[in-house]
Amino acid sequence: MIEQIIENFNIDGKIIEVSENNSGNINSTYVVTIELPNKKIKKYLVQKINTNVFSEPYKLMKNIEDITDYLEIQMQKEGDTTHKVLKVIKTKSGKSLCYITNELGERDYYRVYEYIDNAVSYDNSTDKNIVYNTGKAFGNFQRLLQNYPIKRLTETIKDFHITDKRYRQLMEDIKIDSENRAMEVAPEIVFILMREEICSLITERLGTESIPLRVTHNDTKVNNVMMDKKTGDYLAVIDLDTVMPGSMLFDYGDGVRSTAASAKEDETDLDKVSLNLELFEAYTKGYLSEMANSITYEELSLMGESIRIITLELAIRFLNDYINGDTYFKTNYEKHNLDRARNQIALVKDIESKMEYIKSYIRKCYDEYHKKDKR
Ligand code: GN1
Ligand code: MG
Repeated sequence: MIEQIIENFNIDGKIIEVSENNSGNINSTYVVTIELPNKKIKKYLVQKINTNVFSEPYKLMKNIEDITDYLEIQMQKEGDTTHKVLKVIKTKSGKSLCYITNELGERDYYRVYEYIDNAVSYDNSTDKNIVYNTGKAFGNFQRLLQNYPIKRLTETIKDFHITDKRYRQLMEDIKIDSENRAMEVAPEIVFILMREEICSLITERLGTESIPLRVTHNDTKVNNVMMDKKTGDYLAVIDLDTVMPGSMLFDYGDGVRSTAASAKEDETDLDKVSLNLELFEAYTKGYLSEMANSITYEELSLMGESIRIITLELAIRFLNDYINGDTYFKTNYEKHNLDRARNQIALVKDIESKMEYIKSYIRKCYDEYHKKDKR
C-alpha cells in the first residue's frame, strides 16, 4: 500500500524501510525510507488523514501550505537559518494529497512530508532546556504568524476549543447514555459539573479586543515539536492540522498541560500525576520570551487559568468519548479513554492546588520579558 502511495508523489527511488509511528491519537503515520537514484538515503513521513475528524482534507492542506510558505518568508526576514518549517511534498500532478480507494469503496487520503533529519520528538521530558525550547517554539510560531490574514484560514474542526460547548455536549450525551456507561463515571461527572463556570472564562470574550483571534496551533503537545538531537534546541513545529483562528490561551495552556505534566496522559497511577512547577516555569519562560510583547492584559491575566481550563477540556473530551463508545480518539484497550479522563482530572486537581503560585510566576516572568524585549 505504501508503495502505491509513494508512486503518486514526486519522489524518485525505491522504498527500503517502512515503520509505523504510533504517537498520534488521530491520524496514522508512517516513516518511509527511500534510496534515491544516486544511492543517497532520504526519509519521508506519510500520513493517512482521519476524515472522520477532518472532513475537508484539501482545505486542511491549503491551510498548511499557506502557513508554511508564510513562516518560511518570516524566518528569512529575521535571518533565522537554524529553525525549519514543515515541508509538504506534492503529487506528480501538483496536488497536496492522493487518495486510494479502500476495501469499503471509500477514499483514504494520504499526504507526504519531508522527514526532519537529526531530530527527535518527546512524549514527555524532564529536561528543562527541552521544555524551555518547546515553549519557545510555539511562542515563536505564534509571533511569526501574528500578522497573517486570519480570514484566509479554514476552520478545520468547528468550535474545536470552545470549552463550554464541549461541556454542553458532554451533558447531552450523558442524558442519552448510549453505551450505559454514565453511572460508572458519576464521580468524574460531578467533578466536571462543579467546574461549569470556568468553561466559558476564555470563550465568552474570544474574538474581542481583549482576547483576540490569532493564528493558533491548537495542539501544542510536546511531541508536536521536533527537537535537535544534539543541542536540545527546537527545530520545527509539526502537526499543523488544527492551525486555525483561536486564542493564544489554549495554545499556552495546552503546552504547559502536556509538557509540564509529570506523567503521560494515560498513566493510571494517579499519584504520579502532577504539574511539575520547574517545567511549568521553563515552558512559560520560553513562551513569553517570544510573546510577551504581543499579548493583551486580559490574555496575560488568564494565562494561569488557561492551564486549568484546557486540562478540564481534555477530561471532558476523553470522558465524552468513553460515554459515546470510543468513536473519536484511538484507543488501545477498553477503558483507555476513561483512564485518560481520570488522569486529566487528577491533573486539574493538582493545578488548582498550585494556582496562586502559577499566576504569580507568570506575572513575574512577563515583567522580565516585557521590559527586556521591545520588538
Ligand atoms: C489529539 O492526535 P494528536 O495526539 O495530535 C487531539 C488533540 C488532543 C490530543 C490529546 C484533532 O491529538 O486535540 O489534545 O489528541 N487532536 C484532535 O492527546 O482532536
Ligand atoms: Mg494533533
